[in-house]
Formats: sequence, structure tokens, C-alpha cells
Amino acid sequence: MNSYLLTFLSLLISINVSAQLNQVNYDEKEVPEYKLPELLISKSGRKIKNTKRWEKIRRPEILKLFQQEIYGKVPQTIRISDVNVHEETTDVFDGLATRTQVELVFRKDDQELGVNVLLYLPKDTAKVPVFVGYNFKGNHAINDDPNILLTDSWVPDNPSLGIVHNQVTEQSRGVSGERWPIEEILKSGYGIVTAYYGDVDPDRDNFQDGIHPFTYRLGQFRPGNDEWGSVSAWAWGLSRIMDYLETVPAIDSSKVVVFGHSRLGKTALWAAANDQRFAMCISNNSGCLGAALSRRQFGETIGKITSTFPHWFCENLNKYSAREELLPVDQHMLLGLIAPRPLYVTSATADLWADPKGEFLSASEAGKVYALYEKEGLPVAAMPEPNSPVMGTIGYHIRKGKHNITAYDWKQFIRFAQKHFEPVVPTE
Ligand code: GTR
Repeated sequence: MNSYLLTFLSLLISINVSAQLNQVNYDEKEVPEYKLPELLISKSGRKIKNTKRWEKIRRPEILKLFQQEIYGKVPQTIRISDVNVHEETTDVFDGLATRTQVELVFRKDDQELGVNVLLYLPKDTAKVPVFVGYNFKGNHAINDDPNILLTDSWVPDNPSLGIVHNQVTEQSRGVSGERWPIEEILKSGYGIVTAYYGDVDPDRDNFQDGIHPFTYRLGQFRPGNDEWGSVSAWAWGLSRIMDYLETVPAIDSSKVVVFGHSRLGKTALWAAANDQRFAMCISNNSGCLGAALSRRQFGETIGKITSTFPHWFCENLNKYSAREELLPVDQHMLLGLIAPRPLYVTSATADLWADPKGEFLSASEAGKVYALYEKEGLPVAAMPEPNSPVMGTIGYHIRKGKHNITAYDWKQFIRFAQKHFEPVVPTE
């Protein structure tokens, strides 16, 4: 073939691929026909009929595939070097709660990283269950409380909130308050634990900051193809926070709910899949490479997410850009890894980018693993109406409105946690 023809053909192919990447499909009729990879048949073709086989054979296989091809594995064990207690106050929110602020310090050679964790725990209650999840703008943004320390980590500039040169100021104190109904959570008997995700790894395409460089060999500047992207690093950070929570006497570490919204909802799922100490998981509007099925290619796709956020996942994921059908897994399998622990998935009616139907279908499919444990997955076969939560061991709602995490969502999270954590009082 002559070289002009070759150039012309490769140009055509690249135009076609980029056209595919630029199109966003919001039409159910345009969803390609797809076949999901089998949850309950092992690589060698073995049928997985019981929990023993699931736990010994299939679960590890699936976890490994997600590590290798999507989120990236954590290359080495890194432990907390020190816990600096910045503050312990016994009386906040009119005596409702205690507030603790600690810094988890990680050290390696001349590198040091601090993750500031903020805890509000209901007062005078021994061994409380807690919700743990990251925030987007720094701990101080979740409430007006003037005593919450400001982060000095990198934060995306937002001059309207006084965030310039990537540093927060007093101006952003409390700006995310609506997303954090702390007093309601405390009054329900739950504590809330949060950290700024950028303390663990700033959310930018730069592998020289955050926790990643801690594992580099001499001359290495970025993770290997199957090694952790940012979502995996953030999930790792949640597990380190869990290490710390296990040492806090006032917390019932067998009742820790890991939660997150959007990219942090993806993170919560990946954290719960890897770390079975999280007793429950809530993923809010997590979408592409969160709860939604990738093969539907509805809204955000692999091509879109890897080109907009090249640092979120491992390099290997790029192979599947506009090639979703070749993925060895789909997201129902990620949800299946959380079984038999309670799992709550949400969508929002106006959040088509996250593919609400794909989020529901994958939660529904994951029920197959829960069935092995004789647990009910989702209690319904069809997608419920907006604002009509359903709660089996898997729960789901689609809220009316936009991509967000709201008081309505939190109300359901608390109900879901109450349903699964409160001891059932015998009726006789
Ligand atoms: C979007 C991204 C989504 C979602 C969201 C968020 O831009 O495409 O996957 O994670 O950001 O985290 O707010």
C-alpha cells in the first residue's frame, strides 16, 4: 500500500475515534447491544454456586482485574507514621457533639504527607457508628464552625470563593454546608468523619505530588501501567483513615459507612471493594467507573473520562477508550465485590451524564452475589419512580434534580444505615 493511502486511512480512523469521543449519547435507543461479563463464572469456566467459591475463586479474580485494568494497584504498603492530635473539644453544636482534628502523617525518606481528619461524634454515647467520606474543598468548607483548620494542600483555584494560588482562605469556610447536614447526622446517633481528598493526592494530572511519589523507584516519575491512579490513591487514603478509626475508643469500627459523591462516590466503591472493614458503602451519583455500566456508553464514556481526567485511573484503562466491549469486567462486578455488605446507590433525574439507568441496572445485577449469601439485593426489578427509595441489602433511589448530594439523599442514607445497623427488636 502506498504511504499516502496509509496516511489517509489512519487519518480516517483517528477522525472516527475522535468523533466517537466527542459524541455524547443520551438516547436509550442508541445504547449499543451488549453482553455483560459473567459475575458468577470463573475465568476457567467454573460455575460459582456458593459463597466459598465466590470468596476463594471469583472474588479475587475480579478484584485483580479491576486493579490491573481500571483503578491500578497500590504498589507498596505504606503505613501511618504518626498521628498528631491537633484538637479534642468535648462540647460543640450546643453540647451535641465532640470535635476532634488529627493529622495522619506519612513519611518515607525525605518525603512527608499529612492528611487532616475531622471527626464530629455524638456526645456521651459509647461506641458510635460513623459515616466516613472525603470532601471536595477542605474540611473547613463543610461547616461554618470557625475552629475547623484550613488545609494548606493544593486546591483548584476558585477566585469567587477566595481560593487563589491554589490555597484556600477564610472565604470558603462553610460553603459546602448544604451537602453536610452534620447536626441531623449527629442527632440520628451517627458520627461523621471527613478529610480533604487533595491532602492524599491533589486532583490534577501530576504524579509528582500527593502519595504517589512515596512508592517510586529511583528515576521513576509516574506509576506503572497497572499501578494506582488518583481514585485508587484516594481509596487507599480512606483505608488509612479506617486504620486510625480502629484506634478511637468512642467509635464502633464494625459500623463504619464509607460514602462519597461523584468522583468521590467512585472512590468510596473502590475503597469498599478493597477493604472489607467498611461495613457499608454509599455511592452518590458516581456514574462512569462508579456504579454505572460502562458498556451502555450512555453519557460519560471511558474515552471521555480518560481524556478529561487522565490521572484518575491506571494507564491500562486507555486501551478501552471507545472499546468498552473489550473490558474484562463491568461495574456490576465492582458492586458485587461489596457483597454481602449493605450498599446504597443513588442517581439524580437531571444527571444523565452519570447514566441513572446504568447505575440502577448494575446495582440490580450485583444482586446475584448477594443471593449467594441469601441476602436480598435490590427489592425491585424495575427502576423506581423519582424520590421513591427502595432498600434491600442493596438500596437505590433516583432523586429529582441535579448532580449533587443533598439533605434528601442524606435522609435516605441515615434510614438505610438504621435499617441495617440497628438490632432488630423481636416482636412478641
Ligand atoms: C465530572 C466527571 C464525572 C464525575 C464528576 C464529579 O466532570 O465527568 O465522572 O466524577 O465530575 O466528580 O463531580
